[in-house]
Amino acid sequence: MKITSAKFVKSAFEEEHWPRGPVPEVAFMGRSNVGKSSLMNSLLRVKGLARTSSTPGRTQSLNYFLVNERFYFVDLPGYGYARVPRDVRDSWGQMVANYLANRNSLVLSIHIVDSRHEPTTLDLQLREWLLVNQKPFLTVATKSDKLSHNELQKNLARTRTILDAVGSGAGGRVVEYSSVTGRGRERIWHAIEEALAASHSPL
Ligand SMILES: Nc1nc2c(ncn2[C@@H]2O[C@H](COP(=O)(O)OP(=O)(O)OP(=O)(O)O)[C@@H](O)[C@H]2O)c(=O)[nH]1
Ligand SMILES: [Mg+2]
Repeated sequence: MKITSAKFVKSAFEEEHWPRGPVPEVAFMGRSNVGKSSLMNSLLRVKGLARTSSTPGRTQSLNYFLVNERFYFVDLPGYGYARVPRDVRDSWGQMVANYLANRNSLVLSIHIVDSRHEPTTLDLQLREWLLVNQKPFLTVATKSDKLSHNELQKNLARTRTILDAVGSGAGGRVVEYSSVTGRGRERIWHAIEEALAASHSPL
Protein backbone atom coordinates (compact mmCIF):
# COMPACT_ATOMS: atom_id res chain seq x y z
CA MET A 1 0.00 0.00 0.00
CA LYS A 2 1.20 3.48 -0.81
CA ILE A 3 1.16 5.63 2.32
CA THR A 4 0.16 9.17 1.47
CA SER A 5 -0.53 10.37 5.01
CA ALA A 6 -0.29 9.11 8.56
CA LYS A 7 -1.04 11.23 11.57
CA PHE A 8 -1.70 10.89 15.28
CA VAL A 9 -5.35 11.61 16.06
CA LYS A 10 -5.95 10.98 19.75
CA SER A 11 -5.37 8.89 22.84
CA ALA A 12 -8.57 7.29 24.09
CA PHE A 13 -8.56 6.47 27.79
CA GLU A 14 -12.25 5.54 27.91
CA GLU A 15 -14.89 4.17 25.58
CA GLU A 16 -16.48 7.62 25.23
CA HIS A 17 -13.27 8.77 23.57
CA TRP A 18 -13.28 6.14 20.83
CA PRO A 19 -13.70 7.93 17.50
CA ARG A 20 -17.22 7.90 16.06
CA GLY A 21 -18.03 7.22 12.45
CA PRO A 22 -17.50 4.48 9.90
CA VAL A 23 -13.70 4.56 9.62
CA PRO A 24 -12.38 0.96 9.81
CA GLU A 25 -9.57 0.19 12.23
CA VAL A 26 -6.63 -2.17 12.48
CA ALA A 27 -5.44 -2.73 16.05
CA PHE A 28 -1.97 -3.74 17.25
CA MET A 29 -1.79 -5.68 20.49
CA GLY A 30 0.79 -7.65 22.40
CA ARG A 31 2.83 -7.65 25.54
CA SER A 32 4.81 -4.65 26.75
CA ASN A 33 7.97 -3.97 24.80
CA VAL A 34 7.19 -6.64 22.19
CA GLY A 35 7.52 -4.12 19.37
CA LYS A 36 3.98 -2.84 18.67
CA SER A 37 4.92 0.77 18.06
CA SER A 38 7.98 -0.26 16.04
CA LEU A 39 5.84 -2.46 13.82
CA MET A 40 3.38 0.36 13.17
CA ASN A 41 6.16 2.83 12.40
CA SER A 42 7.86 0.32 10.17
CA LEU A 43 4.68 -0.48 8.23
CA LEU A 44 4.05 3.23 7.71
CA ARG A 45 7.75 3.89 7.04
CA VAL A 46 7.81 6.76 9.51
CA LYS A 47 10.13 6.95 12.45
CA GLY A 48 8.69 8.04 15.76
CA LEU A 49 5.02 8.44 14.81
CA ALA A 50 3.93 5.80 17.30
CA ARG A 51 6.23 6.36 20.24
CA THR A 52 8.68 3.57 20.86
CA SER A 53 9.90 3.38 24.39
CA SER A 54 12.26 1.55 26.62
CA THR A 55 9.88 2.11 29.54
CA PRO A 56 7.41 -0.75 29.19
CA GLY A 57 3.85 -0.62 30.44
CA ARG A 58 3.52 3.13 30.24
CA THR A 59 0.85 3.55 27.62
CA GLN A 60 -2.58 2.85 29.08
CA SER A 61 -4.70 4.36 26.32
CA LEU A 62 -5.74 3.34 22.84
CA ASN A 63 -3.69 5.54 20.51
CA TYR A 64 -5.33 6.34 17.20
CA PHE A 65 -3.45 7.12 13.98
CA LEU A 66 -5.29 7.99 10.77
CA VAL A 67 -3.68 6.49 7.67
CA ASN A 68 -4.36 7.79 4.14
CA GLU A 69 -7.47 9.55 5.55
CA ARG A 70 -9.06 6.11 5.18
CA PHE A 71 -8.45 3.83 8.17
CA TYR A 72 -7.05 3.89 11.69
CA PHE A 73 -4.09 2.11 13.15
CA VAL A 74 -4.78 1.65 16.87
CA ASP A 75 -1.90 1.07 19.27
CA LEU A 76 -3.23 -0.84 22.28
CA PRO A 77 -1.55 -0.76 25.67
CA GLY A 78 0.93 -3.56 26.22
CA TYR A 79 0.33 -6.23 28.84
CA GLY A 80 2.33 -8.43 31.10
CA TYR A 81 4.83 -5.98 32.49
CA ALA A 82 5.49 -7.26 35.98
CA ARG A 83 6.15 -3.93 37.66
CA VAL A 84 2.82 -2.43 36.63
CA PRO A 85 0.49 -2.10 39.65
CA ARG A 86 -2.35 -4.58 39.90
CA ASP A 87 -5.13 -2.04 39.28
CA VAL A 88 -3.45 -0.96 36.03
CA ARG A 89 -3.22 -4.59 34.94
CA ASP A 90 -6.90 -5.14 35.74
CA SER A 91 -7.91 -2.05 33.82
CA TRP A 92 -5.88 -3.29 30.84
CA GLY A 93 -7.95 -6.48 30.81
CA GLN A 94 -11.24 -4.60 31.04
CA MET A 95 -10.27 -2.12 28.37
CA VAL A 96 -9.11 -4.69 25.85
CA ALA A 97 -11.91 -7.18 26.55
CA ASN A 98 -14.45 -4.38 26.12
CA TYR A 99 -12.76 -3.11 22.96
CA LEU A 100 -12.71 -6.57 21.36
CA ALA A 101 -16.30 -7.29 22.33
CA ASN A 102 -17.80 -3.97 21.24
CA ARG A 103 -15.74 -2.28 18.58
CA ASN A 104 -17.63 -3.01 15.39
CA SER A 105 -15.30 -1.01 13.16
CA LEU A 106 -12.36 -3.24 14.12
CA VAL A 107 -11.57 -5.10 10.88
CA LEU A 108 -8.25 -6.72 11.79
CA SER A 109 -6.34 -7.35 15.01
CA ILE A 110 -2.61 -7.83 14.76
CA HIS A 111 -1.39 -9.87 17.69
CA ILE A 112 2.34 -9.39 18.09
CA VAL A 113 4.52 -11.96 19.81
CA ASP A 114 8.28 -12.11 20.26
CA SER A 115 9.80 -14.62 17.85
CA ARG A 116 12.48 -15.44 20.42
CA HIS A 117 10.15 -16.51 23.22
CA GLU A 118 7.28 -18.86 23.88
CA PRO A 119 3.88 -17.13 23.93
CA THR A 120 2.94 -16.13 27.48
CA THR A 121 -0.23 -16.94 29.41
CA LEU A 122 -1.54 -13.47 28.56
CA ASP A 123 -0.82 -14.09 24.86
CA LEU A 124 -3.00 -17.19 25.09
CA GLN A 125 -5.69 -15.22 26.93
CA LEU A 126 -5.70 -12.56 24.23
CA ARG A 127 -5.95 -15.21 21.51
CA GLU A 128 -8.89 -16.72 23.32
CA TRP A 129 -10.68 -13.35 23.41
CA LEU A 130 -10.05 -12.89 19.69
CA LEU A 131 -11.49 -16.32 18.98
CA VAL A 132 -14.47 -15.92 21.33
CA ASN A 133 -15.37 -12.60 19.73
CA GLN A 134 -14.80 -14.04 16.23
CA LYS A 135 -12.45 -11.22 15.35
CA PRO A 136 -10.27 -11.66 12.26
CA PHE A 137 -6.67 -11.57 13.38
CA LEU A 138 -3.12 -12.18 12.32
CA THR A 139 -0.26 -13.16 14.58
CA VAL A 140 3.05 -11.46 13.90
CA ALA A 141 6.26 -12.89 15.36
CA THR A 142 8.54 -9.89 15.49
CA LYS A 143 12.23 -9.22 16.23
CA SER A 144 13.06 -12.03 13.78
CA ASP A 145 16.35 -10.28 12.95
CA LYS A 146 17.61 -11.33 16.38
CA LEU A 147 17.57 -15.02 15.42
CA SER A 148 19.43 -17.19 12.96
CA HIS A 149 17.40 -18.74 10.16
CA ASN A 150 17.32 -22.12 11.89
CA GLU A 151 16.40 -20.74 15.29
CA LEU A 152 13.63 -18.70 13.73
CA GLN A 153 12.10 -21.69 11.93
CA LYS A 154 12.26 -23.75 15.10
CA ASN A 155 10.67 -20.99 17.19
CA LEU A 156 7.94 -20.29 14.65
CA ALA A 157 6.96 -23.97 14.66
CA ARG A 158 6.86 -23.95 18.47
CA THR A 159 4.80 -20.74 18.54
CA ARG A 160 2.32 -22.13 16.00
CA THR A 161 1.87 -25.32 18.01
CA ILE A 162 1.27 -23.48 21.29
CA LEU A 163 -1.14 -20.97 19.74
CA ASP A 164 -3.04 -23.55 17.73
CA ALA A 165 -3.68 -25.48 20.93
CA VAL A 166 -5.91 -22.53 21.98
CA GLY A 167 -7.67 -22.58 18.60
CA SER A 168 -7.09 -21.09 15.20
CA GLY A 169 -10.47 -19.89 13.88
CA ALA A 170 -10.07 -17.50 10.98
CA GLY A 171 -6.75 -16.26 12.24
CA GLY A 172 -4.39 -19.15 12.32
CA ARG A 173 -1.46 -17.60 10.52
CA VAL A 174 1.81 -16.60 12.15
CA VAL A 175 3.88 -14.21 10.05
CA GLU A 176 7.51 -13.47 10.86
CA TYR A 177 8.55 -9.84 10.97
CA SER A 178 11.44 -7.52 11.67
CA SER A 179 10.97 -3.82 12.23
CA VAL A 180 14.69 -3.38 11.63
CA THR A 181 14.85 -4.98 8.17
CA GLY A 182 11.17 -4.67 7.23
CA ARG A 183 11.09 -8.39 6.45
CA GLY A 184 7.46 -9.60 6.32
CA ARG A 185 6.15 -6.13 5.48
CA GLU A 186 4.36 -7.05 2.25
CA ARG A 187 2.56 -9.99 3.81
CA ILE A 188 1.21 -7.86 6.62
CA TRP A 189 0.08 -5.12 4.25
CA HIS A 190 -1.60 -7.74 2.11
CA ALA A 191 -3.57 -9.00 5.14
CA ILE A 192 -4.53 -5.42 6.07
CA GLU A 193 -5.69 -4.64 2.53
CA GLU A 194 -7.77 -7.82 2.43
CA ALA A 195 -9.39 -6.97 5.76
CA LEU A 196 -10.18 -3.42 4.65
CA ALA A 197 -11.66 -4.66 1.37
CA ALA A 198 -13.77 -7.27 3.18
CA SER A 199 -15.14 -4.61 5.53
CA HIS A 200 -17.02 -2.90 2.68
CA SER A 201 -16.10 0.43 4.09
CA PRO A 202 -17.88 3.28 2.32
CA LEU A 203 -14.67 5.32 2.48
N1 LIG B 1 16.05 -5.88 16.76
C1 LIG B 1 14.77 -5.50 16.81
N2 LIG B 1 14.36 -4.69 17.80
C2 LIG B 1 13.06 -4.33 17.82
C3 LIG B 1 12.13 -4.79 16.84
N3 LIG B 1 10.90 -4.28 17.14
C4 LIG B 1 11.08 -3.53 18.26
N4 LIG B 1 12.36 -3.55 18.68
C5 LIG B 1 12.91 -2.86 19.88
O1 LIG B 1 12.19 -3.31 21.02
C6 LIG B 1 11.94 -2.23 21.95
C7 LIG B 1 10.47 -2.07 22.20
O2 LIG B 1 9.83 -1.67 21.01
P1 LIG B 1 8.44 -0.85 21.02
O3 LIG B 1 8.02 -0.73 19.59
O4 LIG B 1 8.55 0.39 21.83
O5 LIG B 1 7.51 -1.89 21.80
P2 LIG B 1 6.01 -1.68 22.27
O6 LIG B 1 5.35 -3.01 22.18
O7 LIG B 1 5.36 -0.57 21.51
O8 LIG B 1 6.22 -1.27 23.80
P3 LIG B 1 5.16 -0.61 24.82
O9 LIG B 1 4.38 0.42 24.05
O10 LIG B 1 6.01 0.00 25.89
O11 LIG B 1 4.31 -1.73 25.31
C8 LIG B 1 12.60 -1.00 21.32
O12 LIG B 1 13.89 -0.85 21.87
C9 LIG B 1 12.69 -1.36 19.83
O13 LIG B 1 13.72 -0.70 19.16
C10 LIG B 1 12.60 -5.65 15.78
O14 LIG B 1 11.89 -6.11 14.89
N5 LIG B 1 13.94 -5.97 15.83
MG1 LIG C 1 4.40 1.15 22.22
